[in-house]
Amino acid sequence: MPNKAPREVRRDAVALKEGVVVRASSGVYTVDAGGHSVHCLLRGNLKKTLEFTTTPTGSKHVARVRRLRTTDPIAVGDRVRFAETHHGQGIIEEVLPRHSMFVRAGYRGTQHTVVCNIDQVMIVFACAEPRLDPWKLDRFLVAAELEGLCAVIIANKRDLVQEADFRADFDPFIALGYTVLAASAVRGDGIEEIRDLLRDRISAFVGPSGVGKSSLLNAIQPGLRLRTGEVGAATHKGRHTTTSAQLIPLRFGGWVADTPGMRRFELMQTDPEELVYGFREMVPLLGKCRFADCRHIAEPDCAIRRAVEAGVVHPRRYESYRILYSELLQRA
Ligand SMILES: Nc1nc2c(ncn2[C@@H]2O[C@H](COP(=O)(O)OP(=O)(O)OP(=O)(O)O)[C@@H](O)[C@H]2O)c(=O)[nH]1
Ligand SMILES: [Zn+2]
Repeated sequence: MPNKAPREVRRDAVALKEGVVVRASSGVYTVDAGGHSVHCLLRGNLKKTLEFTTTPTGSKHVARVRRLRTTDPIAVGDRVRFAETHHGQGIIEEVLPRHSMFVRAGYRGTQHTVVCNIDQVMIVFACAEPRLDPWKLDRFLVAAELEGLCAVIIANKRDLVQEADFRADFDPFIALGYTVLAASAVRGDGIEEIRDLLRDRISAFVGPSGVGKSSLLNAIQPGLRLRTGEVGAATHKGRHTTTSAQLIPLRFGGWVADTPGMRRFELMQTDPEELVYGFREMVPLLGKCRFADCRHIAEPDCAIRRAVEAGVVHPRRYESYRILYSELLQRA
């Protein structure tokens, strides 16, 4: 057909718009462009040309560059340029560089970006039903620290426990310098404080299933009506009611991502030697071990092991370090 314009020209004729991916579901990305929702597919060749092999981590502690393998070329939170081909439908042509991401291990050594371009992670656990699993909380904290992300701990379901139990479980994390906010989606505790933290920022709610992430967001923004689930009475493990991450605009300013509960949280593959940067109380001790390449596992005269013996570093946290270290080593 002689007078048919070449495809390239026709594609360029559509002005690209910019937006943020608020949902990703089986290859369809919902992009928000100033309040207008567009359902987009990804330009076919973009999947191959996207460059996510190396990225600066933005870590506060040390300048590092980490190799990444990614399962998802686009995640919730990505800023994209797209062509709106029909009203409400379009094609993503370009993904803008990410400034942060919250990542966990996916299948077969790949990484799964839960959400990206966030300013902070709100790590939600429950005081009871299910009761705090400190080992699991460590995993979320380490993941946030390794990405250089600011983390706030939300202790939900405060209505279910007495002060003494709450203190016993969460004080060790306050001692590490983390902000712990006691909250209750049913009673209203902490809701105003959480709003203050979320205002004008991009945040992600992460945590195990059934701790009340969606319930809290419903309390924070009435009318949101996110689906919430009943905790399985027999297992207390929670059922997955949120199935994929979504980014929600907040009426009082800012964005928040609700993410599916993670029953098991595998740390993204990290160089085991860098794991220690995920434990904030151990970082000031680095460089004080006898051996410069100390792994802080069995070496003599290790500053971190000495600190554990002296009661400066909590033995449970050190045990957490050892467990994660051996996990990373096995997967490496
Ligand atoms: N007592 C009490 N129950 C709560 C509170 N917040 C949530 N729940 C209950 O806990 C259960 C799980 O709440 P969800 O909001 O679905 O939990 P979730 O973390 O979003 O779960 P996933 O979507 O699986 O990740 C529901 O039965 C809620 O009613 C709270 O502050 N106190
Ligand atoms: Zn050491």
